[in-house]
This record gives sequence, C-alpha cells and structure tokens, in this order.
Amino acid sequence: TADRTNWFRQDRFGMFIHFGAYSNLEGEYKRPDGTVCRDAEWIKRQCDIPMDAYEKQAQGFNPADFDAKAVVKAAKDAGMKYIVITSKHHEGYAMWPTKVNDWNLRDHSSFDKNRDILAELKKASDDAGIKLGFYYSIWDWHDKDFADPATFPRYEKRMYAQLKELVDNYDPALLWFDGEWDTDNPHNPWTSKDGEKLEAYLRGLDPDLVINNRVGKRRVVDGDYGTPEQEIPGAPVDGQLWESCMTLNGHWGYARYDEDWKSARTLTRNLLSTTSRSGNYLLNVGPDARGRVPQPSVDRLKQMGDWLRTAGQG
Ligand code: FUL
Repeated sequence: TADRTNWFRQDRFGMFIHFGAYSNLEGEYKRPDGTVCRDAEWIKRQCDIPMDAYEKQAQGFNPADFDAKAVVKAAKDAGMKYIVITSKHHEGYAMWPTKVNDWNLRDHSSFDKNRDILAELKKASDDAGIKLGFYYSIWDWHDKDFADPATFPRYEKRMYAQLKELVDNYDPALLWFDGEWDTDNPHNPWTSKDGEKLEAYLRGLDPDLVINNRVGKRRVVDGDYGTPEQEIPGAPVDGQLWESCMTLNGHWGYARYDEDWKSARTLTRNLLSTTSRSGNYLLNVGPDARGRVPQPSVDRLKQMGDWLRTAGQG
C-alpha cells in the first residue's frame, strides 16, 4: 500500500552493500595447481571451488575493520537515505549469528565472537536517521536441501526461521530478495505461489516492511517494487515503484583487481536520470576481507554528495 512505501518514495537514494564469505577471497581463488580464477560474490560457482575448500577459507574470515559508523557516514555524506546489506547471498553464509545453522559469521570465521555487524549497522543507522534493509538470497548453494524438490520444504522452513530472526532481532525497514530464479536447476523450486506465501508471512510479522519483487517471480503484483539491475529503464512500468541497483565498478562483491570505477559525474547523472523517472537508485559498495569500504568508493560517494549539496543551495 501507499503508506508503507511512503519513505521509500521519498528517500530515493540508497547504499547497497555486498559483503559475505566471498569477500574474504577478495575476488581471487588460487587453485591447488597454482592458477588463479577471478570473480566476486559468484566465485564459489564461477571458479568451481569445492565446498570443503570454500568452507576452509571462510574459517579465516575476519572483517575486524568493519566500521558501521564509517559506513553510515559514507552513505550519509553521499546523500543516501537507506542501506541494504546482504544478510545472506547465494553462498548461503549468514552475516549474523543465526541459530538456524553454523554457516555464519559468528560460528564459522575468525571474527570476534562478541561482534554482530548487522546489529552494529542497525545501531549506527538508527543514530544517523538512516533506514536499514536486508538482502536475502532464496537460492542457497550451501544448504543441501535446497536443490531437491523432495527436501526443499525442509530448506524453506529454515529460510522462514532465518527471516523471522532478521525481522525480530533487527527490525529492518526493507527486505531485498534475490535468487528466486535458479539457473541450473531444471526443477526451479521457487514458484509464484511460494513467493505469495512468503510475502504474506512477512507482512504478518511486520506490516510496514517494504519488499522487492524478487520475493516472487518479478510480476507487478510481487512485492512492492521492481528491481532493474545495472540499467536505468526508459519509462516507468505500469505505475509500479522501482529501484535501479548498480555497481560502482564492475562487481558487487569486493574484487581487488577491479579498478574500473565509474566517475562521480556518471554516477550523479545516473542518480538524476533515475530519480527524474520516479525511480530509486541503489548504489553498491563491496567491503574487502577486513571489512573496509574501498577508498575509491568512499571518494566517489563524497563527490556525489558534494555535488548534490551545491546544487541544492544553487
Ligand atoms: C543478482 C545476483 O546474482 C548478484 O550477485 C547481485 O547480488 C545482484 C544485485 O543480484 O541477481
């Protein structure tokens, strides 16, 4: 309804954060034979990393330098009004201390057991008047029950339990689903019915949640808004709300070799052409293995904010 999306219509500009166990590899996997394979948040798949090797590298993940206040400040300086962070990407690794399994930043890492980066981000966001939302991938490469239709209901139960944890413990303003498609499973387990059921469940938990259309099958009736990716659509679709998400360089997750940064001028133009077509702009940063937002990202966000502030006064 119009009410729950009021802030979303007004706020327009948000920060996407792709951060997970893949960040620990910083985009490069050294195979046993010495060759190097490159990717970012898809590295497990694209580089065919065996599960035991992937789990092993995640054991060393220690984003000790993650600084929620600095992240929120970078967002605020850019003029961003909300943040959406990956709570769980396709790799299945939870970035909060979930009780549903051990494949998470508390139980499977070298990170301080007393820290919880989602809680830290929630606190820093609240303090700064910034809204916080969570990306959550329905597709899960780690949970063995996902890919088999016979066991899928067991996975689904765990997914519901994790989402309840997120809603109950962090009170997110928004949920950003993804992976409702499943490119190489002929029996794609996720149907529009599953999406409707999940959406109804979440609205029961918190009627104010803003939810993207990938909760279902990206129909206009799925969720609250459409999610064009890496593009600014020419015209609004069916009066539907939409948000264009985009990378600052060529990757969502941190890739240490990617220096192909968009200029602040291009980014500002993108923001303006998106908002002038009544869309939101969700611009991504990918923290490195230590949890630091790359300086070229921080610089560009700052330049965008400087421009917006000057224009606003002009
Ligand atoms: C896609 C994902 O597969 C990418 O890794 C990224 O998260 C993007 C925003 O959505 O569907």
